[in-house]
Amino acid sequence: MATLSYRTAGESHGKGLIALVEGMPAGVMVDESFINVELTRRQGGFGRGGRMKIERDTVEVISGVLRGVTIGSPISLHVVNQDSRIEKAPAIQRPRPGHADLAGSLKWLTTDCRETLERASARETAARVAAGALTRGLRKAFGIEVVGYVARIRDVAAKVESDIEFDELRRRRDANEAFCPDATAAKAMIEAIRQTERDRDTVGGVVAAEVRGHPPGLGSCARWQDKLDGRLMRAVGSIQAIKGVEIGLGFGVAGRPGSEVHDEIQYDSRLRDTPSLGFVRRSNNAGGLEGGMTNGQPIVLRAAMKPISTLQRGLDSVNLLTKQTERSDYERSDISAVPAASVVVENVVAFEIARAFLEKFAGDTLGEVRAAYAHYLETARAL
Ligand code: EPS
Repeated sequence: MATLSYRTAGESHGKGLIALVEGMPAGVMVDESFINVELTRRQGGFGRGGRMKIERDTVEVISGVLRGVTIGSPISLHVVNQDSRIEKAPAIQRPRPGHADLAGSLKWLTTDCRETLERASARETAARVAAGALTRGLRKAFGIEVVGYVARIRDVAAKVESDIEFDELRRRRDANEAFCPDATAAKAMIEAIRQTERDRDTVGGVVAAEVRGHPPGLGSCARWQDKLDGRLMRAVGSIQAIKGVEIGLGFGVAGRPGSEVHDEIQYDSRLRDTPSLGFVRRSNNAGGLEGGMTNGQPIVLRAAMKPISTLQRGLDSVNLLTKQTERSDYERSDISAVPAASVVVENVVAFEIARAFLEKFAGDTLGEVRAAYAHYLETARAL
């Protein structure tokens, strides 16, 4: 039986995007309206440009689902591109610094960056969000929740209590166009994006994702390939424009002594029935992962997004045909896609958690997964 995985296909201005999800057990609810909520959220956020006024992302489930429930076969998801004009789109000869343009042209031996940018485009993240949102039925069945939000834009950082309830976190996040749960910071973030637009520039930031309700023991220290921290970093680090991923304290561990980094362990039998199985910590600097495995604490991950590489004011580049110095190409662009990236990171993390969960509690049907999970919890509590 296949482990849970997905692949995507589609060009930015082609006919559309596809996500092919394999390894989902039979019997899992598929909520198309939730996938569409996530697709719409990804299109939004303050700082988006003209393209998002054209697109109306909604999912079409082409296979693998019958009467709203998975049947164990590969699930294909389709999102249509409204701005479908790839054959008529102009050639791009002045690569944008920061975009895949130059590296791709040198790789595929072409002077037309169009061939690269069509696949490199962050449009592809719509397919990743669809795949991640599809796993909600599975996560819901086991009480696993993932939330993503904007933690920083340029120099404006959000303050968020680490023990805030997820419902409240989502409510605060969804109350503004920065997708930031700190209302004061959100206002300043929106102003920072406005100022960036006046400067004809672009701006990046930091997005955060947290996971709660999952059991310990997801991932494995036995093989490097199975370490969940490494897998999350790869999955999030492969999202367009992400240049850094940290878990828990992340780079902050480097400047502190061990006594201020490691999360001391206590046991509280009253919490035996929670995902921690009773093993609680005074802090969560490890971000819920030790030895590449979940340790029963929430997973806390942050990712840094660079500013969009298509600048209205352009940047110095070289015309690939003449080799003369010219400004990089500009058609239109977002000023900031950090809020959108928070939706992408949330769903990419969600998929990786679902994958790790199904590796440990594998089964052809949701019922078998449930039984494996119940057996694990029972054994772990009896330790
Ligand atoms: C992108 C360039 C822009 C963005 C696009 C990512 O598209 P266009 O070139 O058509 O204006 O809008 O993002 C999306 C289309 C999307 O759905 O997020 C790029 O070059 O990466």
